[in-house]
Amino acid sequence: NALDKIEDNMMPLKRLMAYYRCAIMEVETKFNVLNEEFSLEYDRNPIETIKTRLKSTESIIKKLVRRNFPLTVDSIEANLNDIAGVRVVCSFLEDIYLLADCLLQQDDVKLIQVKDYIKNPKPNGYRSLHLIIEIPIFLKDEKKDMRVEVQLRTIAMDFWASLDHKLSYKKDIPEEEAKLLRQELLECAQISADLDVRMGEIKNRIVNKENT
Ligand code: 0O2
Repeated sequence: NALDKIEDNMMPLKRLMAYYRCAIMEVETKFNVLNEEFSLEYDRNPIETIKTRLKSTESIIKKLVRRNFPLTVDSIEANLNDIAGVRVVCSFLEDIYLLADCLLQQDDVKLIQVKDYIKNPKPNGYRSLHLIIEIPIFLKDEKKDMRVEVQLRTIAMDFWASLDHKLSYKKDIPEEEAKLLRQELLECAQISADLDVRMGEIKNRIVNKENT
């Protein structure tokens, strides 16, 4: 079965997952450095929290099967971009684009793909900025480029996404009720988008007052 096939290759898989963990550390450090520098310059931290995750073997297999990709270790690296995930939660919308720009300007970061679900939210209301990047990790005697999915979002977007995630994993809600909940979540997505804009405006007015 699928798991046996992958487990035949347990050592290479373990190694690959270790490389993804290293890539996560690299990217997390990059954001911590940016946060530190911003707090020196502007006296505030643009990053509220950073969450990282390595996709589980079970989810990797499910995704390979779902997309009809070969069940091999090489195929994981070649076909999946989200084995390593770094989620950066900011207070304000403008910080998301500022941090994304700063990251992408770094000369060891290669941009593979951008999905801007803030400018173009998903039909269910989901908002976040997704970047697939490639960064090098430096091993004993080689340098290896690894892909990492970076998700940047505000606290409000994160709050919304975690409730949406709960709903999508609840399979025992009758369809009628699930539909109503999805509708309510969509309305909340709009409210949270408005909140992000208004909070950003208030913050800017306070900052401008401080500077005059
Ligand atoms: P988890 O648990 O976060 O790992 P691709 O991977 O690019 O081939 P995909 O999977 O459609 O295609 O990528 P996309 O649209 O960039 O979304 C990937 C991730 O974004 C998801 O990962 C979620 O973390 C998040 N996401 C996307 N859409 C939604 C949504 O509607 N609601 C919520 N709550 N999160 C969303 P995973 O692998 O699904 O989950």
